[in-house]
Amino acid sequence: MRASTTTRTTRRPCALGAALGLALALAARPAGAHITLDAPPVRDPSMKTAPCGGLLPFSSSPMTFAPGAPVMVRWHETVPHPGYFRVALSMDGTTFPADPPDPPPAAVFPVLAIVPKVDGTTSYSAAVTLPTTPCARCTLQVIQYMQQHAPPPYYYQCADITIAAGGSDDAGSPPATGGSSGGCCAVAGAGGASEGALAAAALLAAALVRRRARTTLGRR
Ligand SMILES: [Cu+2]
Repeated sequence: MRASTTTRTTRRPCALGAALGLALALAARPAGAHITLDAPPVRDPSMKTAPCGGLLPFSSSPMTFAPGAPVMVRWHETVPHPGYFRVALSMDGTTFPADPPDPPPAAVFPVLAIVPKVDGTTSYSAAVTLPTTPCARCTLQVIQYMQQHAPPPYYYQCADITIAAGGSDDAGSPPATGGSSGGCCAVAGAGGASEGALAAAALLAAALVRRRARTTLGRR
């Protein structure tokens, strides 16, 4: 009796730790990553909250571009969706054009580009021309619009910039793109597996915690 209790107490925390580790690893993974703005540098890697994906404030170190500069905006898609991308510029860093319908209207300032999704392509860019009007707090916004997607069908990424004389016209090289992170949201027939795995791991961890608590109580 005593021997089996000892065996259990050494095995249970191990299984519990493994389940918790799996749940934490899945949770820490960028499961929601669908689009990543590579250049200019993204303000906030989060992407679900309009208009810039997350809740971080305007960057403390925005890139400075020359008035009228041609800028190559680059991003990559980590979870493929049919749809399109829209690049827009907010001249005050807070006012953005409304989220676009499907199909989107032609690009008219402050919308700088509409880029269609291409099957099998994950790296995208748009050659845009900045206005000649200087600004201290401008924000480039890239929206991923996803067709056949549970609402809201948008993900957002932003890059804060300054337009001033003497600025650059090079947004820099994009970092090497990683593989797909998987982990889609509610799309018919696609993804869902990782959320399921996460939920299963969480349930398993919770069950082990309960069993462990019961065992501890029973032993007293
Ligand atoms: Cu998705």
